[in-house]
Amino acid sequence: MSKRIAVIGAGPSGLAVLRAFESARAAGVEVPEMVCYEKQSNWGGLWNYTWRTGLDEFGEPVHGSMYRYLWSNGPKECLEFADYSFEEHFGRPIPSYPPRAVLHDYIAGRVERSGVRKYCKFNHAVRDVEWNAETETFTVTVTDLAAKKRVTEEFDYVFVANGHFSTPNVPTFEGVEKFLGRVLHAHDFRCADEFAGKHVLLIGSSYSAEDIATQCHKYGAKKITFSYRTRPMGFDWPESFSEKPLLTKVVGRTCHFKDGSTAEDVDAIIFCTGYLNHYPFLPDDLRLETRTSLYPPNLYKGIFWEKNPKLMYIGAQDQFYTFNMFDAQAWYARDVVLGRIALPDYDAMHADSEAWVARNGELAGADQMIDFQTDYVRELLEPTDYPPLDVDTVAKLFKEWEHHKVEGILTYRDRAYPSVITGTMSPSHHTTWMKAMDDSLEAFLNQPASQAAE
Ligand code: FAD
Ligand code: NA7
Repeated sequence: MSKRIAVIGAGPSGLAVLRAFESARAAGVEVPEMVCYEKQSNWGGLWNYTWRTGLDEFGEPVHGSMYRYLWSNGPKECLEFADYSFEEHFGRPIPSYPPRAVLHDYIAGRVERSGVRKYCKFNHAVRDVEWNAETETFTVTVTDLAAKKRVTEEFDYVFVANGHFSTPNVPTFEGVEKFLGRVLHAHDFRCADEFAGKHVLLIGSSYSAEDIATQCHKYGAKKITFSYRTRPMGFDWPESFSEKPLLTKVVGRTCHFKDGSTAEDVDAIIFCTGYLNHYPFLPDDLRLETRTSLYPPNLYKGIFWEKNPKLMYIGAQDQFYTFNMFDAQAWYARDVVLGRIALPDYDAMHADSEAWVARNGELAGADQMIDFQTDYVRELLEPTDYPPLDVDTVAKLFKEWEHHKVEGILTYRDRAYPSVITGTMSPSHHTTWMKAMDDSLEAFLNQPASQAAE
């Protein structure tokens, strides 16, 4: 009987797995049967925008953490698929920082064309994965949400690709329960217009805090205060921004900070305090326990659960690289499943991952982190037939992007970079990011008639 693979989640990571196996099938290789369970009604993961927050129409936790007006926070040239360029998808070069809908269209375009939709079961939430040592198979229990039915199936391999920027990490602070304004986590942030004219306090000093704050500013927020735990971001913020150390207490609408200073008349507090790697469907002995990390422990090559490498995690690490790293992982894992790459024994796998974990612990600063993830992706790609991807050039672009952010946090998205895959230079966008209020695919791709005439 042919082998069976379960993929949990049809976001960019799960779709990379489907694409990797399908490309081997297209080349005439016999591949296992695939079933991809996706709890949402369509694919794309976080890029499949939902207005919902809290619970969805089935009473399931809403997966989406993306918001209206979200534009790529890194150059698209750093995430471009080596086997499907932006130029191939859109029929022409497009600017370097597309909004969410454009990236969703790109992700979906590749998998739509490779015909893998037939493997996806949408509105199916995975509830439980159990390993049977005797049969060496996994029993996967899933709820068909629309039919309200539980189904159980057997698989030889399981790919865990449920994402880890969906379950919010929510600390608490003295007095927050009596705050006379709105309190939310970034996971539930949807529309910056809501904060026009408001004073917004954002807790955290990473990507969500930075991006949600600049969004709120773009759509008319009166004042932005950040509260950092470790260090301020230190960008060239507009005048209406300030960075404060950690929040100590909230009294009415006044927020007090560790250095004794305060922020008055705060209208909303947004917790930009990150996310949890959360795998509620996995038993204790198969479950990755980690904080957000560039190299979570106990995963050989950042993929294989060392105690049972038939269970594989895709995209479980913190991410500079995204779509192309998921591809590198998927191609490597596929080749292990197909018997093209042999795994060493447990001790050797664990020693290898421990060395990476130790190196991760020594990293200082963004450039070293970029080099670290570049080395990781390079190592995965090397033995596979994934089309050539010049990761040194990707790393160079990531570093330029970091510097461009320092040069102008409100203008870095106006930059353009050459494609690492086709070499074509991207055009500048027709409108600068601060003035581009419409984030639709149509507005992004089509120059407004008024500007074309200028
Ligand atoms: P996800 O996209 O989270 O997809 C996981 C899928 O698994 C979802 O479809 C979910 O419904 C499904 N799922 C979860 N649990 C179950 C279950 N029990 N059963 C069945 N299905 C399940 N990356 C970039 O490259 N550029 C950006 O600009 C960028 N911006 C970001 C902005 C925000 C606000 C966030 C949160 C992330 C951003 N990212 C960005 C990073 C993002 O993590 C990746 O781009 C990518 O979406 C990760 O893909 P994934 O498939 O691993 O996870
Ligand atoms: P990150 O990058 O994991 O950052 C989380 C931030 O939250 C970081 O600044 C943390 O501070 C801070 N944090 C975490 N816990 C606390 C507590 N208890 N108190 C105060 N501050 C805290 O998550 P993001 O949401 O910014 O980014 C995730 C993804 O979304 C990313 O890929 C983006 O592309 C979009 P620290 O610096 O650790 O002290």
